[in-house]
Amino acid sequence: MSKKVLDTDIYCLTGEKFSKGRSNIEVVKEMIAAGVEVIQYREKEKDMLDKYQEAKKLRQLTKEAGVTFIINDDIDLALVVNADGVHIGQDDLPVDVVRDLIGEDKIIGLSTHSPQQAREAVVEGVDYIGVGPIFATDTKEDVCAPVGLEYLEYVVDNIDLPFVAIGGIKEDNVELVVEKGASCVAMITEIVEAEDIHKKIKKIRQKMK
Ligand code: 3NM
Repeated sequence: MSKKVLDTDIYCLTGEKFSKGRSNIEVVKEMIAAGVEVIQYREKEKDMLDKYQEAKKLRQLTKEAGVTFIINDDIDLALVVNADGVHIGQDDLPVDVVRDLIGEDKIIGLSTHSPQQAREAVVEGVDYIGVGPIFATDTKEDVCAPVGLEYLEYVVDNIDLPFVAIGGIKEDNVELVVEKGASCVAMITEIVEAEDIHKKIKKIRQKMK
């Protein structure tokens, strides 16, 4: 049985280089104030000491707010800051190895880009999958071409795991994604680039209803 995860509408990720000069800390404070319930710390360009210091602060803030806090890629960082889980990609350590390191109680999320990867994720025992990129995105380097709404439909119809749709999702196309059966959507640039993050989240929520 998988843990109760992704029981929410918007899954936010950090992306400091897109955040219009605001720090990850400022941006996460705004996400929390807007009522976001899952936040992933994703930071590809800082060294580990900076990431540790930042993630430690974010863990504190998310904990106080009762927000689920997930760390991208770094299992050691997730453990030392006591995050709720880790999100890994297809080229990271195998899921069983990550599970041994992180324990049964923590969440493991896995990015998937094809029906085969989704089926494997079920067997491997991850707690949720990322489904994407739904639309074209420049935010993630080395990501595959957009899988479109077709792969999303496959997951909705065939895969019995919580999932989050990701990749190029915006206020203007989120309705399409929800119509195809996604109840949880992840966005980086649409939210972190927004002048008023609170207002943007409110508008996305209205479109998702
Ligand atoms: N993972 P934006 S797409 C982090 O398909 C990430 O697995 C993807 O950023 C995947 O909302 C992506 O700015 C980038 O397009 C999402």
